[in-house]
Amino acid sequence: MAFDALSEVVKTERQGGVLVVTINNPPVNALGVAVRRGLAAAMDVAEADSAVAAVLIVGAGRNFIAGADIREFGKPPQPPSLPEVCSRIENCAKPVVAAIHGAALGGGLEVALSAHYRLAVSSAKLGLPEVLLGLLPGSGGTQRGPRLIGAKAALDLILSGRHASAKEAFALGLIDRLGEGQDALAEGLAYAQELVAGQAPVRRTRDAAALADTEASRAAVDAARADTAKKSRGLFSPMKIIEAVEAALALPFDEGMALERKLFLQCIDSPQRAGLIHAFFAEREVLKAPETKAAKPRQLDSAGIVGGGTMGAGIAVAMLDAGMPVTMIERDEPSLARGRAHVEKVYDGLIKKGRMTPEAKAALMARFSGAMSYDALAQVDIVVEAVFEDLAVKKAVFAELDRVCKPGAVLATNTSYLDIDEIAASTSRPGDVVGLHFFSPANIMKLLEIVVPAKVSADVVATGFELAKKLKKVPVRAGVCDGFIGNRILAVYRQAADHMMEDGASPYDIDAAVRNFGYPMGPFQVSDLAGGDIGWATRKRKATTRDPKARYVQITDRLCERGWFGQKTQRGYYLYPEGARTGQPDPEVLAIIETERERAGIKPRAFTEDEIMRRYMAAMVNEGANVVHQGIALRPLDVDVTFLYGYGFPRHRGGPMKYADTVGLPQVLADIREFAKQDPLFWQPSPLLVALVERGADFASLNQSE
Ligand code: 3H9
Repeated sequence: MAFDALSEVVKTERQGGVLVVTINNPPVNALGVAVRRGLAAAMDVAEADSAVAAVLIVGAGRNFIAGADIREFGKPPQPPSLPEVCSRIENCAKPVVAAIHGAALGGGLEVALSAHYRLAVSSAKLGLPEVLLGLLPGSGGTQRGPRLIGAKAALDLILSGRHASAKEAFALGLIDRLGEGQDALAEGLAYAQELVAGQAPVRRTRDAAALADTEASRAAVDAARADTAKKSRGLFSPMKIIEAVEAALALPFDEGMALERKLFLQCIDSPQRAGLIHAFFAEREVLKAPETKAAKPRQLDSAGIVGGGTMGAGIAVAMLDAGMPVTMIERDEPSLARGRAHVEKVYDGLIKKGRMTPEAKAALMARFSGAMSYDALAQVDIVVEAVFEDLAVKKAVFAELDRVCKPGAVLATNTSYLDIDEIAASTSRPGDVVGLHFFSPANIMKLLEIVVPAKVSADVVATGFELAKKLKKVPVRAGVCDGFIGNRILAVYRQAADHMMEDGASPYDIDAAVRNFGYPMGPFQVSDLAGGDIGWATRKRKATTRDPKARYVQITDRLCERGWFGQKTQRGYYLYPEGARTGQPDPEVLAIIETERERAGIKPRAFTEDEIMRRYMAAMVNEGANVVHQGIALRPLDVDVTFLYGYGFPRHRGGPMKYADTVGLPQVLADIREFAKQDPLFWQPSPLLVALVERGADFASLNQSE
């Protein structure tokens, strides 16, 4: 038995006539330069050693290979390139087998496609998710893939970026064999030995014939192009993917590979790639809060919810879906019945759409119970309070929780803006009190702001992060302030939008500009969806503390005074005849705006889409900088993730702070100073933004952890 250490990350070991090549590059065996070199060298070893009859490629740890090393993108390339390595594998004179467990994604699957035979065990997930990073498979995925499984199936995998199970991959012809056990090495070795015994030939995917039916292949490409034109909302890489797959139909393999490379490099150079990869790392970085490093989460097996309104019910559903038993508290029988009905409505909706069976609903509801006495919460591990946004009401709830809950129970409030320090101080156990700010609908929206009051224990915060994981949500750590990260910033850019509305842009112009930027909806559509009454109540409450010198646009109040609260009243900024979900512009709203402009003595002027977005984004970025400066958000990337997951910010732009880096901070600051000429009180440059520009730095420089 021969043993070779080609490099730290790729090892070869001969087992009988099979050269086992093991990639061991934790955490996910990404194809960094050392792995690429190691793989190429392993092929040399295989060919040079006459005792080797076949090669087996496997991954150590939990995965085969997760793909190219994403951290290398944007840096100077180091040889050998992955396409070269894949071609080296495919051209190996001896049969090469890939045995897959865990992730075989992107370049990982492309390595497997370059092997001559493929086996996968049931833990395998195979896919070409490059599109999610603004890329296309750049190492033969668009050329070998369609040749192996046909254009339709390949386009589906590549354009969706989804993961296929081993079983599906087998049905598609992506792999040749399903392993029976879980041990990819043992299964792969047996397969390789069997191939050697049967004198199986080298079989190159580049020669596979799944594109032989040219008519069907062409139809698949045409259908994908039409569909993508409709759905891809300004994304760059999907059309490039189709172009590359089309080349697999029309061009010889090597020419197709050259085109794939060219298109891949165009994607690499696109700002969308930078934005999407920023999002990929940022959503993993947010998990690394100081408290998650310092402390272990508390037990989290059962939950209580106080309040059965929309929010409380949504949180209950999220918890039930995660397998937790939930006890809901309401003040009386009818309220409790309503709370339960809210929960059931979600599941009934799923049943109606055929996405849930009545039996599954019954199983979930069996874990749900309701009570009017807080005593029912005596044994739960965590309670989330979701009652009316009123400090006195919340304090009363926490007094009850303090009385009944077992020691060590986590007491969470879902307040959107109230002072959690004050709520915590009203209990005898402020160390157990934390903010868990869910977004509506709470069972669907991914964002969970974990709001950290001054006295909370680290393990309670860590429990918040653990809950997010259980509920499959994206947690962002936030400090206590009015609105935390998201709603605080929203309040500011929404004001910028209101200013523009009064100065001459219609809400429809503003919404259209924001949608064209990549948001699913504009701010006025959002407020029609959320309901104008909540914001109106907040504005009335804050009226006495508002700076009298600050500009205050009254247009929205005029709509609210008429009872136009948005979709639920069939009109707001838009008209929603007969409960329509998409609104129509309303001439009466435009007339009200006109009257308000006159009252305020404003002569309306025209706004280009570009100016609308400059002002909108400058307001967002500036307040984002303040939020980082004051430690409300740990880093700019926490602001980015908040907006990606809670506010519909277009992912391909990476988040507002990443977007600001892309535009350039000097430009953003210059815009703010320009706007400040008209309204210096509103447009005060954030000290952090000024400091970064002065030292020639960007927000990314503040994202490095530790
Ligand atoms: C590509 O392949 C291009 C080619 O077509 C052409 C090239 C020429 N690189 O997600 P996790 C890190 S594009 C570098 O928490 P899980 C991740 O940041 C690539 N690092 O684990 C994290 O680091 P940290 C196509 C990577 O078990 C750690 O690994 N492939 C990469 O929940 C653990 O990750 C993809 O898009 C990478 N490729 O999920 C697959 N992947 O601990 C992307 C992960 O410092 N990856 N890291 O925070 C995934 O989907 C998931 O990571 C995976 C594991 C499912 C594999």
